[in-house]
Amino acid sequence: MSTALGLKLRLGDITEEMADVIVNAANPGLLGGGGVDGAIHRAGGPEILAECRQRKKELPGGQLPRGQAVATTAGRLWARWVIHTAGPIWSAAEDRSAVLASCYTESLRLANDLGATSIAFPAISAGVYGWPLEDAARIAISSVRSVPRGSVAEVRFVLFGSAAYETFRSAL
Ligand code: AR6
Repeated sequence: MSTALGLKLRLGDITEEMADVIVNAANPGLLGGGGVDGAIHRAGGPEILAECRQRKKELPGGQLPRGQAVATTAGRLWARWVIHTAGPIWSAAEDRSAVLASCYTESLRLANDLGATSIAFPAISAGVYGWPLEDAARIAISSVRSVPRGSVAEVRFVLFGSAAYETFRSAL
């Protein structure tokens, strides 16, 4: 029977989250970076990067298209898997909202395929990629709600800093 998806907000560092899946706001190259990507690789250790190299080999041109998602081990993190998705860079000239929504829906679908029961998302594209926070929060929440219910029963948004937390709280 399909029941409503549990949505939760948390303030803090996503690498400390006890969820089956932690989502990484990665880049198409998949070999790490700054922000939450850097934090996940630092906390999870070299096993994650080793599996990213594997996933990269399986992708056309070695690039993860923006809006798509791949899974690796979570290394030393509490989680079972890290799902890496590459968000769009915010643009004032072009509406890339569908790509950002796809990051959430594809990550959640992949988590369902893996049989995960919980997933933790950061605010994808809302850091280095410059997406305005209010709009990022609205897209994040509406897109996870649009995915048909699978094994994942709980979706958490883990926000770094009280401004992001309050913005997501208002959007909910
Ligand atoms: N836990 C939770 N959220 C975090 C953490 C953390 N430990 N660290 C940062 N954030 P960003 P993007 C928040 O820049 O905009 C990387 O170099 C942060 O405050 O990590 O998608 C990648 O390799 C912001 O709200 O991701 C790409 O090149 C949100 O996470 C590029 O940055 C996303 O910020 C991706 O940029």
